[in-house]
Amino acid sequence: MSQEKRIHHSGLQHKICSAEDAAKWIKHGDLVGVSGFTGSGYPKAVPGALADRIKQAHSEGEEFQIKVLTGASTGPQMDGVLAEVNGVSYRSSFNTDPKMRERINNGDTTYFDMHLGQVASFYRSGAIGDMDVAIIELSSIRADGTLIASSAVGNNQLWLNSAKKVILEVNSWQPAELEGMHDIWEVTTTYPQEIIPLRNPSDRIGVDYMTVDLDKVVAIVETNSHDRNTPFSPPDDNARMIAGHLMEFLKDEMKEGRIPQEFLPLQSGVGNVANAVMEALSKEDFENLMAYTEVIQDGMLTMLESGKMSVASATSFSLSPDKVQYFNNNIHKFRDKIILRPQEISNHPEIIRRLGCIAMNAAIEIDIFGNVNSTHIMGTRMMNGIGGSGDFARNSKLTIFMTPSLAKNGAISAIVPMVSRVDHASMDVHAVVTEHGLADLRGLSPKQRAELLIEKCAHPNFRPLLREYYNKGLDNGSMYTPHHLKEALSWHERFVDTGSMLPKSN
Ligand code: 0RQ
Repeated sequence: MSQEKRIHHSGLQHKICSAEDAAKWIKHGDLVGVSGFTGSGYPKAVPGALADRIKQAHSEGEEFQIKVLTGASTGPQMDGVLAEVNGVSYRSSFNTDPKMRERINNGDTTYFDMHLGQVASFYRSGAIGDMDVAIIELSSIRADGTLIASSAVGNNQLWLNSAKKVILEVNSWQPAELEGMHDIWEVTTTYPQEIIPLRNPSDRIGVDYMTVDLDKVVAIVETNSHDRNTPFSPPDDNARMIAGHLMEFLKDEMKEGRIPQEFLPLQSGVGNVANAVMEALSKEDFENLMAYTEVIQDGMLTMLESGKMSVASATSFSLSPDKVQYFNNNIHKFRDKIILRPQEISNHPEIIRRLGCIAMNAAIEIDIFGNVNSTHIMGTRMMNGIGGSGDFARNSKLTIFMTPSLAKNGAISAIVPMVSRVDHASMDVHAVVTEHGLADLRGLSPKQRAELLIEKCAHPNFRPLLREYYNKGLDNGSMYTPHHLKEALSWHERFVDTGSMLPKSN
């Protein structure tokens, strides 16, 4: 498809320019809102040109850094190139780019981690100041000047409303047929806010286009560049076993009438384990599944195609290279089954609670009392951020966290005496699953939770050590939550000192 066919508004043709010219609109200190969510729909040309300018400025001894607000993670052509030149002084939210992760951890970039469903309300609070520039990827511009988002909606409409200057990237790699899949609805900005009129994942409540004051558009850049699509490794034994325990649990819940026959909308995190769970679900007898989630991954697409899943509502895609190719070539099959919404709606507590979602997310570590760390390695190093896991964990009908019981070739236990960071407190954690089993923690006291988590979820190599720790807590006065504070984080310390959580004698 030729580029011309993507920009249908005749009055905007003169604003088409190179990425280099577009990047000139961005100045040191600017607050820049960019499109993009989980490696989809982020700008791919202007950030690179901006990085070149920043590099040049730094080589001449000039200060040049920007502040960045995104939807969620972007890709190497956005976070990667800007991190490379130390071009970002402040960034929020979710990031998975390794170079940006380094900047965040070494303090070059101030990182504000927050729930993805709250990024928009955070911006509107005024705490971060006014947005100078928005850089938004689109799949097309219609003749009337309305804008069609690409593979992610994120916070795009808010950035378009708020920025003083707008740069648009129109990416012809994105299928033009994405038009019609988006559903843009803006929350009211005065309180009490209007009730969001969404009662079913398949409901369309807004319009399929975004709007912008065309006078604010300073540059339009044409691109033809793919999203950051990461391949999934085929599910390993652990992922399959985790999925198996989860399937058994969901079937039991249904038998007991706690999940209705028509099932409940699913939210699923991204990654290999989450994908294995989707694959397992597709083989079960469940019918007419629905997703109310943030990201649509491979497994969901498979279920949508087979008819096992009737609808998936999200804010973006996170597909493997093969699957995105298939999707782009067969988009007609999915048109009526996928709805992409602003992340403020896809992750809104009001809707998640109303729909009774089943949330399934990965964890870094979980303590014997059921608190979950999703973000920090050894309590200090930021991994990616909380993403949407908190939006869903707190508000879903059923909240499940999954992790293999070991990390780093067995040197680390994912079940620990005390988490080195709490992202999800135990009251938001209904069940935990590892390859060894599933612990249903609902209604249990901390002592009951500890016994179940050690027996069902911990790796056998670490079970005796966890029991020893727990017993020390009991001997220690046996309070409501029997910790032995002197040793609570000693496993993490030991790993940092020796490279293993196991004591030398083991
Ligand atoms: O390290 O990359 O060096 O190999 O952490 O771990 O097992 O590959 O799992 O990719 O699913 O990520 C929680 C980080 C899990 C992710 C987290 C190391 C491990 C590996 C990755 P390497 P895996 P995953 C919807 C929901 C927060 C946001 C969220 C995440 C790396 O799922 O970011 O849930 N979640 N969003 O070796 C030290 C441990 C470890 C550990 C794993 N206990 N100690 N290292 N690792 N456990 C999506 C969005 O919100 C957008």
